[in-house]
Amino acid sequence: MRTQVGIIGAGPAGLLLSHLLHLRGISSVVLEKRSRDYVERRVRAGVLEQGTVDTLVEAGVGERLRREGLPHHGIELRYGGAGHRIAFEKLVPGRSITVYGQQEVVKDLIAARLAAGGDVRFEVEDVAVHGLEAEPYLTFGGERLDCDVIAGCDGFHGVSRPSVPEGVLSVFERDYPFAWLGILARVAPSSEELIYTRTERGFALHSMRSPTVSRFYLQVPADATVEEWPDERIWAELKARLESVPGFTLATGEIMEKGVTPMRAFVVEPMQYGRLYLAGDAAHIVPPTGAKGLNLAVADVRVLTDALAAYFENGSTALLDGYSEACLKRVWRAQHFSWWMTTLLHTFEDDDPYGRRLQLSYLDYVTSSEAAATTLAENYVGMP
Ligand code: FAS
Ligand code: PHB
Repeated sequence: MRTQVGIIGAGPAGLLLSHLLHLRGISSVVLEKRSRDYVERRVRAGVLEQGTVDTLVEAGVGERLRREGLPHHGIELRYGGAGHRIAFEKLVPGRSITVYGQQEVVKDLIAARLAAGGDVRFEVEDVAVHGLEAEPYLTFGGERLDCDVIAGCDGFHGVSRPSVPEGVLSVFERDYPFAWLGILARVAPSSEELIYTRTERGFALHSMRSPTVSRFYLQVPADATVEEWPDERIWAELKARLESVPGFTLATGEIMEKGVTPMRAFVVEPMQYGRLYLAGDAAHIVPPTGAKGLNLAVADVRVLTDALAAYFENGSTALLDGYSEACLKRVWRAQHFSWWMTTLLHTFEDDDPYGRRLQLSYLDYVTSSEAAATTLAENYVGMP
């Protein structure tokens, strides 16, 4: 069996890459270890930058996103008993974000690939990478797929990055001393916009998925387990952290899903080796405070698609050779912004009283200076 691009992983990166390559007349096969139902139900990101929305709409997979996505023109920073709106329409006119669950993006992409006769294989076992230096191929479940190029879109725990020989990749990483407990609840949002809250009890985020479904996050200890967080405790803690301004009451409802996500930052350089190109979480992880993970995956895929099109259309390898450098500039900007938002809004146990005063002073500055607020706004909606 042969294809031009062998893609490992049917998350946003792998599926979007397969779709964009198809639009350029380039063949691919997507190999996914999980079931279709699993990847379509996996609750993850919720905020799409303008660039991500534009990419999906221009690629013809944004129709439901346009219909059901929730455009947002600001966020609230809530601390010290008061709320402060970061108004995108004032600070970065014409730019906004759209709230639309990652699982919805995945559903739209799978539907588009299958409607176009795309080769997306689920529940594939034992994918392995071979011949990266010259004649690449993938093996899986007793089969072999010969390809010109392999795209590692298999996330942080995938097989593609580990297939690069020792000593080639430089790893940059930072683990945070806490995690996020993510909650999906069948309850109307208690706020029209996202609320990022800093309290002495810890960080909380009020997001949403639709007019009837809310998404919340609580900062919890790094070793927290879901079992330690029964629904009653979750609602009590969300209320304790979010009901910190006069007149705000958090509505509660049925919790449909909850899970603990570690908070880590990770980058490998370069994001390529031989005929292997890494995209999305296979190459980098950001703490989700800046809502960048999914958007970075889309940005990588835009660059990789143009590079592969140049290669297959006229044999030019210049863009492929420059793939990592082109991606890493945006990756590191998102890494810094995600670190900045995380340190600005979370409580660190080893922080001393001086450190906490610095944090509050920075929040005062960001919510009172137009220049400082613009820094947050332009990074949050996505750098051009
Ligand atoms: P993904 O991890 O989405 O997809 C990789 C795919 O490869 C998976 O389907 C996996 O099953 C498959 N795979 C792995 N190994 C394989 C193998 N050996 N063979 C075949 N297939 C294999 N980002 C945000 O912006 N905001 C958030 O709120 C947010 N919350 C998150 C919560 C959680 C629990 C996690 C884990 C991540 C979260 N992220 C968030 C980041 C997330 O959205 C990623 O950035 C995004 O999924 C990246 O997409 P991909 O690179 O496609 O990787
Ligand atoms: C989400 O809605 O899942 C979400 C929103 C903003 C973030 C992280 C997650 O910073």
